[in-house]
Amino acid sequence: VWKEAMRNLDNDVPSIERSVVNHVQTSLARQAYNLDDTGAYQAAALSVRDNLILNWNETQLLYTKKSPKRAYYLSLEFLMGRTLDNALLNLGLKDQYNESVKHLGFSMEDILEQERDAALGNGGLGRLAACYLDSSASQELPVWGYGLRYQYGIFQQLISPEGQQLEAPDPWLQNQNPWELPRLDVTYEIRFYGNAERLQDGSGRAAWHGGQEVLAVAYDVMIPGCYTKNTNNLRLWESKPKRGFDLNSFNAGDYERAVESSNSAAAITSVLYPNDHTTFGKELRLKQQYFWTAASLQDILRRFKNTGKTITDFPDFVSIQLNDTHPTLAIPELMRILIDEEEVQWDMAWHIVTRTFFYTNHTVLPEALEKWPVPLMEHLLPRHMQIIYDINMIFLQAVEKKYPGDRDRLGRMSLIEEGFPKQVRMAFLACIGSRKVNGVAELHSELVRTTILKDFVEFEGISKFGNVTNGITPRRWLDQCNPELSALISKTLKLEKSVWLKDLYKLKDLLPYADDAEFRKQWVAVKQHNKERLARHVKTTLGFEVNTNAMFDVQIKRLHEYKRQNLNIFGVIHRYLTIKNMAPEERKKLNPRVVFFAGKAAPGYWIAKLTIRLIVNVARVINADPDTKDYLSLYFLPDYSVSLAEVLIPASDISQHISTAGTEASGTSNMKFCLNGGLLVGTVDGANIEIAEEVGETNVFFFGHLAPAVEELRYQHVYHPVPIEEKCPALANVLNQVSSGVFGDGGVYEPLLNTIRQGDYYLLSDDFDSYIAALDMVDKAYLDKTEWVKKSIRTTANMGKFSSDRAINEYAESYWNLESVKVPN
Ligand code: 26Q
Repeated sequence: VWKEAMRNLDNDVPSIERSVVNHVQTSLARQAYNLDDTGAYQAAALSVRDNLILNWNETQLLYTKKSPKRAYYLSLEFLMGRTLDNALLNLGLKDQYNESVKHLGFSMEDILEQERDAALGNGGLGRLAACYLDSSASQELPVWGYGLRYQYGIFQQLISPEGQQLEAPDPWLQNQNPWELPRLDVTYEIRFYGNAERLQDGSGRAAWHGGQEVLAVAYDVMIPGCYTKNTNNLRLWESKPKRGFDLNSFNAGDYERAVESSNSAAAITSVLYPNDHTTFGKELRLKQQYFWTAASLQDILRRFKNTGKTITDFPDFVSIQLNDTHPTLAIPELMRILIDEEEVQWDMAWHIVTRTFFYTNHTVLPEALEKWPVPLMEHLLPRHMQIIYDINMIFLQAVEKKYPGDRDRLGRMSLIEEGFPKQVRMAFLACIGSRKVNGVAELHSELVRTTILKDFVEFEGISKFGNVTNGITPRRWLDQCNPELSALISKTLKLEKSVWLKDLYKLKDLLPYADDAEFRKQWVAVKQHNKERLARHVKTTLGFEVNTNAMFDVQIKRLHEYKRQNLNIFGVIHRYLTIKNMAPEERKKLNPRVVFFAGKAAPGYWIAKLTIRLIVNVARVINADPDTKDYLSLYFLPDYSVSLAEVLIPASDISQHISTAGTEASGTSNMKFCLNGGLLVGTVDGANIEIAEEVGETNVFFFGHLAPAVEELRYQHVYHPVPIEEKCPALANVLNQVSSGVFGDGGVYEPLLNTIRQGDYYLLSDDFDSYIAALDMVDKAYLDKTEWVKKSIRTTANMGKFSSDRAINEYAESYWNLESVKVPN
């Protein structure tokens, strides 16, 4: 009876319609005749979810049965965006569902728009984690993600009329979330504070007791692979109080006290920290990190133990990838479990730990390296602080042995930074506790080896320090966001997308078509279509009429001085002033250009917010100037998100990736633009370099100083400063115009202008002239439309390397030693 009843769902159109209507009537308890788009979205999502659940079950059953080696991706951020369209693509059910909802009186496009983004991340690091999950499932690798189920994702960004960024909460769980399965029975206890006492029995063990105990509850998010039944898991933890509230206080009438501890437990997973590249040493952030690593490790260990294997085999069956230093506490936590609970000896425990973990570094900016005050750590995690001291002592003894008497070196390499207060250096702990350390692009990995971890390379040998260049999933970042281009590629290559989307090097076969005029015409038509789609979006959200005959020039990323949105906006002002000074006849020869910005600033990052304000006010002036508005316009699109990126990226002619050389670890949106046939304007930094290697330097617009020059330039700024008027008159002129109030109250911008006049740490004055020259090259190149389209086609054709499938396979093969486990169809 069971066997007969357990079958796959029927996915012909009539069955899908029945399933959707059934969900309307039962799961939603609504009437089919007055259903709105939101209801239709929910019912369609629930119907699709049924498929995911069956595949998920089958996959997990098979993994359990075969007990293969597994890998776990620990990330505090998963920037997933929307799910429905991706699930439909990966399940191969897009056409069937399109037809079904149409038949039921809805448009799929409208239904998809109803879904809120799952925005549990800040930017690149979180979106990378999401791409890697998609690729792991698509490559049929037994990989799970572990993260936190924040009640509130990244804040919603509003822009005031003055151009001020305002933040509003993102209550993404307000409507029920069809993509997660609450596992209220999967819970673990997590302790904070209390006391740790070393046992006096010579065992090296300690007892940790007292303090606060909270509960971690699992929520599972299904991650379907593309054109495979394999469906992996992303497990997100929610915190809740171990027992409801304190009945004694409650009965005594002290309601506040009664709910206090329960509130503080729930607070742990309430909100994503909206900072990237800065640590503030906030206790709640450290609590999040420990809560999440402790729950994940307990879960991983329980699963491992269920296989019946012995603990010394752990690293042969489990690899754990640390996404930056945020999960570094997993290292002392696994030590604690092994020593205090499993009664493993220190040396063996350390052997197990250092064969299990792998650490990915995402930044070399000194201010972005995570450090935690020792007093805070001692208070919150007393046993872990002991273990970190022990790790440090043993480590420094080994360093001392190799470099006798080199006290400087000991100070440099210590896990504990001297100072008031002392701080724990998380990157060093992650490094010595891991089997491999990698950066995220060739240049970045080299900088990791030669700057922040130089001493460790010398001490441990270079083979531990590698590179895995980032990648992006072509499912979301080509097929979903640019269906017309995807269709054109399939038609031209005479290949089903199921083939080339999983083997992106196949795009190479587009190269000959660059010389095919008919193909170029279609290529241009797709780009035009995408520009019009973006223009419609801007019209409905902002009310502006965008000129779709213009060149679209896009910079979208978190606001940060090192990413140099300032350089871009000063470039725009320079262009505006230049056009303003032209004779009307001259102007008519120009390519019209529309410049788009989008991105969020960390709420406490004052200078970044001022940059937004400047952009908004420059836009106000430029867009209203009758002399120039036909040739140059500027938009700051509020509330940048994954979904907005999906509209912007396919519409771009050029995009800007203009960080000071050596500061952007990789960048991943650069890959997304190029995959969609947009050309890149950028510095010789991060993955820009490898993109240029693949697509050819003639197809990118590089400018600016190179990474090795940066240190010397900064030294000059400090010790031999040259007034900006002398060094870069064009930039000086722009700064003066801003100062003088051409774009509203000039005084407001002084702090921003002063970052360039004084110190200019990110070298705008060194790169401005070559930046302007690069943009002039872009204009020249754009005049030859045929040549431009060829560049665009060749760019897409050469982007195969940047599939996250390639990246995840590198992790699986070179680091995790992981084999695929295919769920039979
Ligand atoms: C750390 C401690 C406390 C609070 C916040 C943080 C924190 C949070 C997020 C620190 C950093 C981040 C995010 C970093 C990030 O997104 N880095 C980007 O990672 C991408 C993927 O590798 C790269 O492409 C980008 O170059 C890199 O900037």
